Amino acid sequence: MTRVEEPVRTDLAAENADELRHYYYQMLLLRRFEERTSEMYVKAKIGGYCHLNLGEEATIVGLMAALKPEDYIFTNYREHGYILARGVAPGPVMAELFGRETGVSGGRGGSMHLFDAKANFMGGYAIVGGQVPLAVGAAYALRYQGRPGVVVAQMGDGTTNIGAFYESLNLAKLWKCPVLFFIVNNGFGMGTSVAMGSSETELWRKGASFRIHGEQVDGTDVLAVRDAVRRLRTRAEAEGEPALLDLVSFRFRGHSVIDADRYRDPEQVRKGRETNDPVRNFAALLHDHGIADDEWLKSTAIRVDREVQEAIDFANASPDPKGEDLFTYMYATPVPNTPGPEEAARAVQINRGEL
Ligand SMILES: Cc1ncc(C[n+]2csc(CCOP(=O)(O)OP(=O)(O)O)c2C)c(N)n1
Repeated sequence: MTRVEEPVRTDLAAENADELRHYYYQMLLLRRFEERTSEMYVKAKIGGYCHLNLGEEATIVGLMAALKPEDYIFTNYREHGYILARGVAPGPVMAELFGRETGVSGGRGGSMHLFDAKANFMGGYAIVGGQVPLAVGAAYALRYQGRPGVVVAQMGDGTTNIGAFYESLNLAKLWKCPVLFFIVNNGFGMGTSVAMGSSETELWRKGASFRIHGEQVDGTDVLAVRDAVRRLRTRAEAEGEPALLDLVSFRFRGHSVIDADRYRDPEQVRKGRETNDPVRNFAALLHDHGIADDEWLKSTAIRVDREVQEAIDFANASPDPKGEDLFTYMYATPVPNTPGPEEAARAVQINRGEL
């Protein structure tokens, strides 16, 4: 087990400059996407629950930089950034948040249920811990079928207090599942701090009694995250050795877009944002090393703003799902008594108060 006390400093001279600039572009895309998502929520374009990745951009981009196309990803409901960094276009992601037919889940899932089978993105799950056993099952399937790749079980710190988490750790080790438990430790589960909710506050230790290796990583450092995932991914795939990563990051806002964040001291939040901003810090790092100049940073910001605006325009111009398609996509294969268009039409009438 390791606890990284000092931030790991990657030698930038040994890095590919285009790749570094791409990480920055992706992090800025996530940042702007989430800021505009918040705005769209206030404009009532988005309904239901909505959780943002603001402050967690380095964790997400670092993870995706280390994964391979054959890997699978299961996440919690705070997953907009993950599907974007996995390479899915912003338009269909925003359209899903808007509940439109062109969304990645056909407008049926919304913010908490983004999904893209082609990208091996197995979805956001709203039940805390629900994704963890599923990810272990998928990892077991990879091993059983002798296929390459690993599975990522992304979750928040609060999820590590859920029973399903421990059952999953046990089976993952016992059955040699190539799975990475990826814990985004933003310090809070809704309004409950790690110290208030967990008898073990060093989350990287939580795999110890299952003999699962754990590490703590600075979740605001995109390169540290990428390097840790790369290393543990290789071992998980080659040896069926699961691992647990505790990625310390800072949640910029409340739990969801409607949470006023009253349980945190505003001054601490302000300071936290100032010192733990992964996007701004990475821009400064690239600038200091002559990898990104002012002009490039400015043109990248313009490009990102345009791409997010195009995603919003796409979502706005997309149709709502049709009433008669209410039961489409319910089952992967036909089952007896599946409701069809007639039942759908009836349900629509009931909803309108016509029946
Ligand atoms: C089984 C279950 N219990 C409670 C909730 C309500 N709930 C939604 S999010 C959340 C906090 C989870 O926090 P964490 O795992 O740290 O994830 P984060 O929101 O920080 O990404 C809770 C308790 C739920 N969705 N499912």
